[in-house]
Amino acid sequence: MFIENFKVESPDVKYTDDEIQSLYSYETTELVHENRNGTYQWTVKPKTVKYEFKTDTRVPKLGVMLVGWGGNNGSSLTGGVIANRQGISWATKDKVQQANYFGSLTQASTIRVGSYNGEEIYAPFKSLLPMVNPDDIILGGWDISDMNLADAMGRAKVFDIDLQKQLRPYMESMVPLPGIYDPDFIAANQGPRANNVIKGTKKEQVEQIMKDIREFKEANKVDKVVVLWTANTERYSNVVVGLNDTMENLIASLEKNEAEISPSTLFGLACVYEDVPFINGSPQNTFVPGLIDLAIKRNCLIGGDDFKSGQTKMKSVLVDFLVGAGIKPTSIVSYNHLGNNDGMNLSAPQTFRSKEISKSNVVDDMVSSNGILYEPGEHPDHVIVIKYVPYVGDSKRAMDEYTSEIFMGGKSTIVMHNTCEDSLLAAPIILDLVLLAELSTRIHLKAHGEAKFHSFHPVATILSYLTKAPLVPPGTPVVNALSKQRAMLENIMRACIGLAPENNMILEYK
Ligand code: NAI
Ligand code: DG6
Repeated sequence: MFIENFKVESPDVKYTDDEIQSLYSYETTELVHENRNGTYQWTVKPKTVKYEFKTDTRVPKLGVMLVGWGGNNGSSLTGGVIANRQGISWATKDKVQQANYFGSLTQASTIRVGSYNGEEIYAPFKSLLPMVNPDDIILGGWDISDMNLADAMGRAKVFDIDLQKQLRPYMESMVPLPGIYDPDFIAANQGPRANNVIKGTKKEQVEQIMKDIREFKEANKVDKVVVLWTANTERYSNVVVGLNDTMENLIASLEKNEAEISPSTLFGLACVYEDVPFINGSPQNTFVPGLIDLAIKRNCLIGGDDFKSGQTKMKSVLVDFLVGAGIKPTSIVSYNHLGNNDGMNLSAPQTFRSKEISKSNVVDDMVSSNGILYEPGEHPDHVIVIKYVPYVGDSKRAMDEYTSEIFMGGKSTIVMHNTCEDSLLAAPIILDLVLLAELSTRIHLKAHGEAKFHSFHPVATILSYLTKAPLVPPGTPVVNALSKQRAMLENIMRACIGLAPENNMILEYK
């Protein structure tokens, strides 16, 4: 059964005019590895830590600025939000289609609330805590191409033509602000697109972005802004001692107009200086150590990297299932072809390499979780291929072959084929990223013994479910398994309203 919303009644939860306060018992374990009578032994001790959570329930008017606004993802997200806001429907060859937010965890998924008269009760994920309604988001942003969003939507060839016709009047007047173009960081084939660029030194470019953010905020009277990079994949920046390894060195390098600071890092710097959350939806190492350092010092939310949209999402489910079932994946071969501008940009070796890295590391935590199947340091063969095939446009083909060792030396091969518009997978993920980033800035917590409430760590691991290569604070384990990432997000939100983590035990029926 489905319910729209609910309220928690508990001595540990208090709803005030502008806050939800909860007292929460975090059940965890403490591990001890010690020498007892000459042999090392592991001991596990259950441990309970009391936490207090405070969630500001005042939902702000939110502005979202996209870097790469005129790209396939940017124009598809913009059209999708407008279509939902305006209640637009359009004729396809199958039916009359209504606008929706399918594919968005926050808008189109549910959580289990409990059992009632023997029936499982589910409520919308977004009913857990007050969140911005995506229909109310004010969109803006930058692009190195000056094409207005209506024409950009046409260039993308993602939406049905009847929908495009209806969206055009809303999108014609939307024109991206000039972006930061540095041909050294993206493929040479992007040159002809770059007719809308900020001139000047890198420091002047950062100052211009900061000014753009302030002006956008003022012009649209928004309370908060989130900036998200959905521009071209860049090559990796070289991380060099003295250049970008610390906050001080990165700032000094900016003053010196050092060539090795990428446009995405410049956007990141501008956002951190403006105290605006910044999320990277592409695979490159935008977050060089100096930028992470600066964000931590200024307590500004950063998150990334690389949207986890299709093939990788499946991988982080399938490999988790296989390894969890005691089956040993030994070879994973992932092949893509696509014909959009992203595919064209990725046809250059240096940008492809960024994508290859982020797509390759996604099974590491699952493999290292099972020392019965894998020797220390052993890893399945894992190969990533991406080819540019213009004819298929945004409709990406993903083919995957998983070979595993099973019982008594047997082999099992699973093959998957997915055909899907890439931007229609990415757009709802962008929405979730900005909505959850905004929400997480309204949550404060305090563990027993801590004097003051504080926000989450500025490196937002809470967004991991949505990214291929989750950025984590130094020394924090990276979790790629999709079910664990979702459980982390849901259970943290449940903690904010004093609910226990979903444990699936259903003891009441045992
Ligand atoms: P796209 O090529 O259609 O759009 C990128 C836009 O960024 C273009 O309009 C380009 O002119 C603009 N741009 C490039 N450099 C810029 C800069 N420095 N400043 C401002 N604008 C700039 O690509 P698409 O399909 O929208 O993808 C965007 C990014 O998202 C790519 O990096 C892609 O790898 C990443 N991504 C996409 C996924 C998907 O499912 N669609 C999944 C994972 C990541
Ligand atoms: C080629 O792989 C294009 C890419 O930008 C992908 O669309 C993107 O990385 C897809 O991610 P996933 O989650 O399908 O591996």
